[in-house]
Amino acid sequence: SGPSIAVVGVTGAVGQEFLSVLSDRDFPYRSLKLLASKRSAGKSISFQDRTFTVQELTADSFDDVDIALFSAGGSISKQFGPIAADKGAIVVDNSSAYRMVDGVPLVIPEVNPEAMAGIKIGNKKGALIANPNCSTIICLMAATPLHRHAKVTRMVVSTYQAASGAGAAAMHELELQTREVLEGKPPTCNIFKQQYAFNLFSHNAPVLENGYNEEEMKMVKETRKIWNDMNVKVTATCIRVPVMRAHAESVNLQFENPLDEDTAREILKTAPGVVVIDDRTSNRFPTPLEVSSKDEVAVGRIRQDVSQEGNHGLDMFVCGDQVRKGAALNAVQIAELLL
Ligand code: 11C
Repeated sequence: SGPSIAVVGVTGAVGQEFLSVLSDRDFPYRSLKLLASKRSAGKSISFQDRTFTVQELTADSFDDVDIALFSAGGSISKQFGPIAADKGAIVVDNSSAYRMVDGVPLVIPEVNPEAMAGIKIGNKKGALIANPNCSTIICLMAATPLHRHAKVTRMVVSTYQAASGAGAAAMHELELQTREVLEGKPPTCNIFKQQYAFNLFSHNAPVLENGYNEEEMKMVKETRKIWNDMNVKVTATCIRVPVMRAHAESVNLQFENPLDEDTAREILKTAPGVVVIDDRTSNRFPTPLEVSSKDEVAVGRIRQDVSQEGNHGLDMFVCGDQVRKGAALNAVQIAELLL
């Protein structure tokens, strides 16, 4: 029993993680369709003691699908998302295609589940729900509980983003380059046009006319939509670092109301989906490795911003698994809200 599910883009890094998360959380389903491009059609995938054959994604894929989890890139979402929704499916889309479209909820279940009120399985007409960008999700998991308490007026973020954000091929390239550099060979640069191993560089998203790249502007715009606060000021600098699958972010917050660091730490300790790792004595704080393959976002380095008066500012360091909470887990949690 349960809904019928389709996973679109099942052979990608996030597609594979969808399956792990569905299994880990014992997500109930009546049927499961694994969809991918023609190239991957016919492949066998084992899932929960059964073998599934990957089917080619076509306009007919969504007959009798209740929930479609999409992670196959923006153009596939644009082409097939509305077809699936027209056939009655609720599409949870991991791409950026619909995030800023009016009327499409942009949801982090711990933050704004109310945005998807009224969307139900079994309505004749389906719906689109967007999964935010991974950097936004990881940042807002930690910033929102503090925002609720003292109202953030400005947020300055610097990211340290993992290879997984650019897909399975980028993860493979980081591994390959690391071996090549250690062996004294020239690194293979297919995904990124510069050396990644033992290096870092500005995020690979296109740079816009205002000098920000698209990844940075996603953080600005998505935060406003998720918090339903068009006045919150956000600025971001996004950097790709040679880490496999978890993003780290330095977050500086300015508040309308005072908030001291001890209160902030207590708020974060009870925040859903958040763990606090903040041990100054032994210099132990969150690391990307520690949160890899974990559900929780870790927060530490929680401290009063000395540049702001009267406890109106805080700094913190946040780490979260990009593939899991940044993508697949968040989408499956959205689907759980529909059950
Ligand atoms: C990254 N956040 O880490 C990106 C990848 O809008 O979903 C995902 C881009 C997006 O590189």
